[in-house]
Amino acid sequence: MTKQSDNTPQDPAVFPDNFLWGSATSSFQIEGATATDGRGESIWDRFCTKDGAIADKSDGKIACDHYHRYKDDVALLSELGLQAYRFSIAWPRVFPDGRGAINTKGLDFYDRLVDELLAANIAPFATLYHWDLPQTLEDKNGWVNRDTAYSFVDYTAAVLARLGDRVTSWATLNEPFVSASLGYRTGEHAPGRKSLPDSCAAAHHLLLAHGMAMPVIRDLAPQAEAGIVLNFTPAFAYSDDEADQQACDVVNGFENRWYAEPIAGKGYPAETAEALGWEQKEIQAGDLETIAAPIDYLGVNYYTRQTIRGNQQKAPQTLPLTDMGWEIYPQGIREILTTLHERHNFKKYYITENGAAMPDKADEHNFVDDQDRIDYLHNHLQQVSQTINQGVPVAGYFAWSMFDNFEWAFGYEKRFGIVRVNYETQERTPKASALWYREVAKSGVVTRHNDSSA
Ligand code: IFM
Repeated sequence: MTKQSDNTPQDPAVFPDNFLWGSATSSFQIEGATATDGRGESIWDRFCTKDGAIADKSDGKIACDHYHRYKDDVALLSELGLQAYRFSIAWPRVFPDGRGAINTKGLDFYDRLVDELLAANIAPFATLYHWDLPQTLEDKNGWVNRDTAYSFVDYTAAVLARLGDRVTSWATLNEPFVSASLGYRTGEHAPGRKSLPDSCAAAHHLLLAHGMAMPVIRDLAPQAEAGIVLNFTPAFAYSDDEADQQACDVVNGFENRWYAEPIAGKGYPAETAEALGWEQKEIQAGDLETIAAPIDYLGVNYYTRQTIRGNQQKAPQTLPLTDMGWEIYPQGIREILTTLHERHNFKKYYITENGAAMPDKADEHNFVDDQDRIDYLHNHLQQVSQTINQGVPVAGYFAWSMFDNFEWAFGYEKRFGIVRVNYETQERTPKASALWYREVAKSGVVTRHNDSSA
């Protein structure tokens, strides 16, 4: 999908005045309170009870207890000078059974959160679906069932009717590739199913849900922006051998083009669909037009690259790794943005997630001097700056994540936060990276040489 390019860093990198600096989280990863105020069960509550599903055998019952601590958390966002906050709404709080009767108390929580953000002058960026599907819908075949897309539209309408007047920016879905592929093909994520055809069906119904929800958002929040958040992990072939090249094309097709191309109105990558043997039975007349509803922005989540070999062999990793074992490849963020823009010319982009789990060591004051994470953020932001200079309209950046949190199948073992969370006391302590990022947000200048201790 992408051509490897030279990394020519610029320090300092100066961002446009109106560039938005934010940070991101998601509902299941931070809220806790999974049985409070009428919330229904989600597929992640259920998945956490499965033997071996979560590395540290943990769950989301308490997480960062954000449901009860949201006021302090918003105060912290404000202390860090962040201008935007990306969070997600838990569908099972709004519809405990996935559809049917609205649970008003669930919506009340997001109402309070949005008002708190606005009072602190922080723009709310809300994502409607970040993987916590109501379990009752999974019991009816989850995203493999087309009806789930219709339920998503009802859920969207209910949320928009309540919050549509105040949220700045809406995203329908977060990383549908991960929902479909890790949830229904590899089984590493909830609901833990393992079928390639089901995963293709799930991907189509997720995209359909997105496309059908877009006009509902436009209708109920005409002043807001609306888009979708996709993840990209550029794949490079290990060698010029045909087997490596072909395998790499399939990975790029399945991971990096499968969602962006239908949204851009180009349909699914035909050669990848063929290579996967997807029969496309799920596509009904008009679906591709629905999916191609114009978006105001594309949200781009970027963390790492991958090297692909044919014949199921694993390619060696050659770059420094994060604590997730992911290679650190900063120029990838520029390569995917420039490639996307060249191919599809989306109106605008946000980096809706970028960040790193690092092997943090907290001192006796719960402080983490995470110079490695600062390097990661700094080096990626330099590349974002170059991307903007190359003419790609990137309008904002959200560090993943505001807080250490529940990292899905890894539980609480991996820490992505710029703010340390002590899970025993729930104490929050900004790491060195948060103090560094505060300076960036204040000045719009990215440099490794600012005084982040101020
Ligand atoms: O924590 C996740 C997030 O929920 C979605 N994008 C990737 C992050 C790191 O794995």
